[in-house]
Amino acid sequence: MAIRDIILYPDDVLQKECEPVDEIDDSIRELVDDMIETMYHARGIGLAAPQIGVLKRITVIDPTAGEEEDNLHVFINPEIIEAEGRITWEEGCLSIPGVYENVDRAARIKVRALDRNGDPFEIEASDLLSVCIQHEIDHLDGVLFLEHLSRLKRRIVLKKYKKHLKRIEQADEEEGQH
Ligand code: GNR
Ligand code: NI
Repeated sequence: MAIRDIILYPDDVLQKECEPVDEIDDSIRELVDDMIETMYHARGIGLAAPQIGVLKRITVIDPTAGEEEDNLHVFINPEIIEAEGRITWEEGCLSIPGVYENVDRAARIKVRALDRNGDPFEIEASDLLSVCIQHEIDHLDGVLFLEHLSRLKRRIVLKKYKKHLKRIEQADEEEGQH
């Protein structure tokens, strides 16, 4: 298992459509395990493969961020087959650090996917799990939560983010000098 680097906006790889997985073999399982380790290390509640530079339709989710047992979900080739209601949640993204904004999405969804063994399953989700699954499936389609904001809001948020990113890069460089 290995912790992989998380790719930050505005890298192109985050805005590309991912390919479905056609065979779930050991190399895919290794990728899934790296994603799980990377998500927990970053204290995120979800991670999509493009966030570590892999354009495949795979996401891992744990709405408790590892605080509680048995909340880890692996979704390969996930599809939303039912959606109803609307819910607003304050979202963040490991690829856009420091940005937290309200996003409006379906409240309850039913999802079909393959698990780590390649077996199909379905799950019904509401609240944070529903929000997170939709956020992750968006990543697999090259869509970031910024795209759900109004153009005005997005412009304001991106201005702030670019300043924040410069500070992160500067801190990284200074750390490299010591
Ligand atoms: O860690 C994360 N928190 C979060 C909070 C609200 C809605 C969605 C998320 S997902 C995010 C991790 C991430 O960037 N996944 O792609
Ligand atoms: Ni994200």
